[in-house]
Amino acid sequence: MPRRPPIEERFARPSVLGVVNVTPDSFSDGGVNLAPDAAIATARRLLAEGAAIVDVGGESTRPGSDGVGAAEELRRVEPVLTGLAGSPVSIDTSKAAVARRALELGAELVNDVTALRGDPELAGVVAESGAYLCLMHMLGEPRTMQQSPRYDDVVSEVKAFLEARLAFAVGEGVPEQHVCLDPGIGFGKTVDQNFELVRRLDELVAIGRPVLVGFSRKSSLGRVLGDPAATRGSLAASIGAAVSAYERGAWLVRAHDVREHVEALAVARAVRGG
Ligand code: HH2
Repeated sequence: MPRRPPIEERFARPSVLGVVNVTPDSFSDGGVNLAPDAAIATARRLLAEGAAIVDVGGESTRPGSDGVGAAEELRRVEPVLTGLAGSPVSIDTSKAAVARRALELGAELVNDVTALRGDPELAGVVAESGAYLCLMHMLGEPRTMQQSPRYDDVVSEVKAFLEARLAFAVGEGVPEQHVCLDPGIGFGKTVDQNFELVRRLDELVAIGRPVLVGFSRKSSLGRVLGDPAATRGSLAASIGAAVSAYERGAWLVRAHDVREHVEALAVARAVRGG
């Protein structure tokens, strides 16, 4: 098992995780990267544009989606991971079988939107491999998560959830220093709740692990601009959200438009100094 440094040493703050969805139905880039060659080319471009790592996913988690089986997910991502051998890759999956194969093919981070609740074997796979792990908050499941999500206090509930899932991961043998945490923008949250999570991001940062934020292209960005039926947000709105999140303590940003995010965050970092 490779001995890995803490995730905050491996990735400087801020780092951009570039999104490569190898799916027909992702909400903003569905179908674009379904052919392996297209996905590999996109991933290489995102890395050349300054992504610290590319997040390869074979299952859409957009609101209302049903999910796919492990065999289909593997069929989509395996050739892409093979083609990216030697490049920094994260696997966006909740399935142990997919993660296991991706780690064999060189992935170094498992990005699990279920925070180890989806597949009882995933924690063991991550622990054994020594990989990095992203634990994300989601209320409900993608099929139903946007049907009137309710919280007494969204930030304290997301914080308590992430603390509990971090403790679970550590109990299963994943080193705490390998874990980053994510509030799960758009996963069972209203527009206001998504913005409140960024406004009060310092409360999640206080857990003591690097925080990843994925606001890129999400529908709340279109809705806050006045389109109540928006299904995606613009590039400019995505960058506004990413810079706001960075200023409130985000360590990693998950984004589709890497060059623009890298440039905006470099400016925000220069303003912050140090
Ligand atoms: N968002 C999406 C998927 N995976 N992982 C983390 N850690 N954080 C996120 O915010 C996040 C995520 C959804 O976005 P996208 O991949 O563009 O769409 P889809 O799920 O439809 O493939």
